Amino acid sequence: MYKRQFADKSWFSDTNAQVLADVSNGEVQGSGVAVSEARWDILAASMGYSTFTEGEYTEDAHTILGNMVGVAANPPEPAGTVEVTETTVSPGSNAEVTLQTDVSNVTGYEATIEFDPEKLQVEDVSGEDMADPVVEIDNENGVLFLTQAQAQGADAPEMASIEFEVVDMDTGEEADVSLMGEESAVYDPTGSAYLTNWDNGHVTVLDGQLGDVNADGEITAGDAVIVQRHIAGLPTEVPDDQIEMLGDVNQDGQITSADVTYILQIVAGIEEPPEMNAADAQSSVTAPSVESTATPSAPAL
Ligand SMILES: [Ca+2]
Ligand SMILES: [Ca+2]
Repeated sequence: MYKRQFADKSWFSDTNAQVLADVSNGEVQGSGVAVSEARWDILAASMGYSTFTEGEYTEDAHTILGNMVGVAANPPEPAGTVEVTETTVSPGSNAEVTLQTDVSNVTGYEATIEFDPEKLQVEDVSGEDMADPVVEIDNENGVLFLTQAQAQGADAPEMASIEFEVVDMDTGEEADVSLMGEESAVYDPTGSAYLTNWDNGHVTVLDGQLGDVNADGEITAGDAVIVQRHIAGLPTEVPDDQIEMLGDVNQDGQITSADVTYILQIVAGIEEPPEMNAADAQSSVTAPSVESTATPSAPAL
């Protein structure tokens, strides 16, 4: 329930919430009770007892308050979850973060994403299963707003891909990429927002040494086995993205038998363990764009 201070007289007629009742003491004071279906918030202005009758609550007031508690306590099932992905990057690489949902029949969205501008800077935003969004990038304050709409619904779309430059992060360090649910929404074909859950993501800089594919602190023939199995499409206990980062010892962007050979040569003492290449191609692109490409409408309340 909305609660700021006693008798603050907050009205809801200019919000996205559906107004259910006005506050009155003989004449209408303002829209005092509302429900936001997208967030399943019940909004109630401070309704001091004199609002209802001299000195006491009326039966109607009890009923209204009881109904509000009942509604707030029984939200409908969410249509799904909207999230930004967990992303692990090798040192010096940019992070590709995806905004996606498992909600079916999505026609549009608004998303406000907050990040630490000292660690991450938005370099590029592009559409995936939906068209390129209209974006407003504020790299100074660490806020990204993106929105898009289309006529036909998309099922469980990856809405957009966000490329972050990793500015100043040590290996093993994590940076939050927070999806602000109160300022975000996904829409159905009628133009109404779905009730959804919201999940934040992180960008993590991989802590590891090239060649030590299982990250146990040493480079052994066991690491070469993991890479061999990965090439052969056999299961391993090491996540694929970790194999692809730590197993690419010759840094050519692919996992091949040449990497296996290289690891074995390190084990044999013929080759030195390579350093991760911090100056790879992705970080040499031009300075991040800070101007907005369009002025979006205000995000949903
Ligand atoms: Ca190892
Ligand atoms: Ca390679």
